[in-house]
Amino acid sequence: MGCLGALLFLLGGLGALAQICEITEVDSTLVERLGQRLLPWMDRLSPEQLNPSIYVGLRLSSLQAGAKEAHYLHSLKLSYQQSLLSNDNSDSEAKPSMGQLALYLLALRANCEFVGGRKGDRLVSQLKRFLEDEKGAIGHNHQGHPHTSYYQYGLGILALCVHQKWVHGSVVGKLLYAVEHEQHLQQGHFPVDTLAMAGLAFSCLKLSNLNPSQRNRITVALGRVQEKILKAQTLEGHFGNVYSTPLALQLLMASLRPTVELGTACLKAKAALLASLQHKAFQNPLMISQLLPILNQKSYVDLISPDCEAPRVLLEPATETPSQTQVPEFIHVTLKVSSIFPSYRHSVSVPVSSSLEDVLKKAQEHSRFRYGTQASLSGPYLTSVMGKKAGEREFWQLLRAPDTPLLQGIADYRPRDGEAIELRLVGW
Ligand code: B12
Repeated sequence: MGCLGALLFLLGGLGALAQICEITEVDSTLVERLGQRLLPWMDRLSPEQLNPSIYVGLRLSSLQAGAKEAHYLHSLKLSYQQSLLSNDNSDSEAKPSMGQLALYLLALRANCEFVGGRKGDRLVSQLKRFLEDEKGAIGHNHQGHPHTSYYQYGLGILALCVHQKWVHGSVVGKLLYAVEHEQHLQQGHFPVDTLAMAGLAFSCLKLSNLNPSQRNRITVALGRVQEKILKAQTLEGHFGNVYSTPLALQLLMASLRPTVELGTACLKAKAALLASLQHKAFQNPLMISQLLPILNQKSYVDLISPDCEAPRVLLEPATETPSQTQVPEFIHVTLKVSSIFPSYRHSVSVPVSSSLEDVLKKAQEHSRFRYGTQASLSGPYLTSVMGKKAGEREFWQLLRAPDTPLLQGIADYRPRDGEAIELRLVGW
């Protein structure tokens, strides 16, 4: 009987293991190759190229970049403190957004620092002010929208939470309402990324017990987020799309609600992610930075008490394989813009494996096509086409004609021969 009891206990334990979200035993060479792709980005230290997300992703991974890493954090501190704490409003365009400030605070926490002192307190106040403004923009009856997005709103709450800074219940309440009523998050693009970020913020609040009076509502909202994300799993196994899967997995890993469904869904997502890695889908440094933590069983919620002593493997720069100089082969790509009058359509010839950005440049050189971009943490963001700037809550959507939205930006997407790309002004 004693033996049977022990066996049942063991089987029960194994059963329970299958119910939590785990991404273990990923080939370490695969993970290292991902990390290596971040290294060249860590040499780019100009304010518009610094990216706190890269630092956070690396610190939550099983990898480290040695002295480069400390130097990168130092540059982040100089740049963010200077632009956020200076009273000079003349170049207000260059000031980091709410989400960027939040990511910077996550980077400090990833180095086991608590934001503090006079300067630190000012940063916390700024973030709280940003959130208050956004709360105002959403409005009493929740009819409005944040100026940035619910994604950045969640990121802001998460950043304050991991620093153990209390956020007013009414601010948290707006995010709870958005999750409870969904249409706000569902209508927009990328609901899985936004839900995952909201869920990470709720998980942190729950674990830190910072808003005890909202505890029950937070628990229910978390359950809802988990359920929605699980429902968004595609046949291949991704949650939403391949690029929302890392954040979705971060949320599911931080989940305190193990179920059989959860364990199975995560195993399926792991298989889908590994297949995407084989296809080199992860080239963008921001995407790699959201993915690396989960390959080390970590999520942003671990920044509540990060383990800065955990051993990490030192990354060596990738050895270049000398490319054979060959006469480049050319492809033809058609560029279409129908959202303006007169509409535009032109075929461009570019070398094989050119990016969409190369296509746009070529079209600009050789036709009446015009475009403008703005630097972002994900790379160059297309802001205007043929002199037409996207307005508030509008964006220039990238599509493969006739109607397939691209899953990458202009710098990363590489069109194939014969493809037609449409740039379409849409609301979001
Ligand atoms: C909100 C959001 C949007 C909003 C941005 C407007 C706004 N005011 O917030 C809208 C709906 C307009 C949008 C558009 C697009 N997005 Co978007 N977006 C996001 C989301 C959910 C959050 C971004 C954010 O706030 N980050 C935090 C702040 C602090 O960082 P930031 O760099 O300062 O933020 C700015 C940029 O991210 C920029 N932006 C938003 N999306 C994209 C995509 C690319 C490729 C670039 C270069 C910039 C960019 O807008 C943000 C606000 O100014 C992310 C999700 C994620 N997992 O990261 C996806 C995400 C970054 N977007 C993605 C994509 C594919 C796009 C589009 C290319 C879709 C399309 N087919 O047209 C377009 C961009 C086209 C263009 N004009 O260049 C992918 C990128 C995947 C990749 N391989 O890099 C993500 C990861 C979503 C996903 N799961 O697929 N997006």
